[in-house]
Amino acid sequence: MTEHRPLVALESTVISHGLPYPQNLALAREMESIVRSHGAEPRTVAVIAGELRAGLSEAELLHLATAKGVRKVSRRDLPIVVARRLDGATTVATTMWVAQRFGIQVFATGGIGGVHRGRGDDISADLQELAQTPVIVVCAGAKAILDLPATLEYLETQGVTVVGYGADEFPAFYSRTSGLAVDVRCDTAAEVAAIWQAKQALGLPGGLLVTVPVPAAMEIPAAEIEPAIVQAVAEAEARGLRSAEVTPFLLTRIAQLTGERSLRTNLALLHNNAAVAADIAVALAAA
Ligand code: PSU
Ligand code: MN
Repeated sequence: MTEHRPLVALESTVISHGLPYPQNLALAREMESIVRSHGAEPRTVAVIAGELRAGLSEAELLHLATAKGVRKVSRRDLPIVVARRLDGATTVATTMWVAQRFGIQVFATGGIGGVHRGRGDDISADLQELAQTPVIVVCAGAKAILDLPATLEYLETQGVTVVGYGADEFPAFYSRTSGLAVDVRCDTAAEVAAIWQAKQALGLPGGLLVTVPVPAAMEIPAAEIEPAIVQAVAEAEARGLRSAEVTPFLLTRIAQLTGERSLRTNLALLHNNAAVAADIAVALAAA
């Protein structure tokens, strides 16, 4: 293994809970291959039989993509799955935490968790993790299932710098724009690396959020997705869903309500983010 090569962490909740089979398995392989083709080494993160892992075998990817009941592991679940030697899929928060333990500075995903709409008390642990764990998270913003203004306010309070990669606005996952400004625009991986190095040199804790709009050809305008979001959020409320159940339910319902098109957009932005993350890892290694 060439451990000195630039490394990119990838999460596993998107495999187990974020996308249907078999697209999830194809996506997991494709992201690894895109990272490699951009000159970096992929490390898909999960918990296997209670062991924290960065780098999974083909059989382990298949297991996460197909097994029913793989636990979605957020920060508070980590001691449970480790003590009980369980398998778990890591969220953005736990993938950051494991990445940092393995010395990986860059992580590519689709969308981060945030403050839920109409539920200011349901705040993803992803935001708190960004405040404390030193990893660059490359994403397409956050799905508009969340309250995006409240999510950005929370990140500001927690001192998390939000970069727009080739963009002036925070992207809303399926849509390239949200009407909300990012803190800084970067047009190259080297500019991101420079901000990251400045943050480290200042001794500021926590991560950096790099948001990349979905490629224009694959964008779905916000107005076209909004009815499905409104319906899914109402259904989650009617079912009285709480805590970790909410996000997987919303993701599944929106995929059902919006069909193939949203799935294609979801996959396109994940591929794109893997490429940008690899470029940033390469720029960091060269800096
Ligand atoms: N948003 C997506 N796809 C996902 C997730 C969020 O568009 O797969 C997953 C990520 O793993 C993220 C988690 O970290 O959901 C957030 O869950 P919660 O809101 O319970 O923190
Ligand atoms: Mn949540």
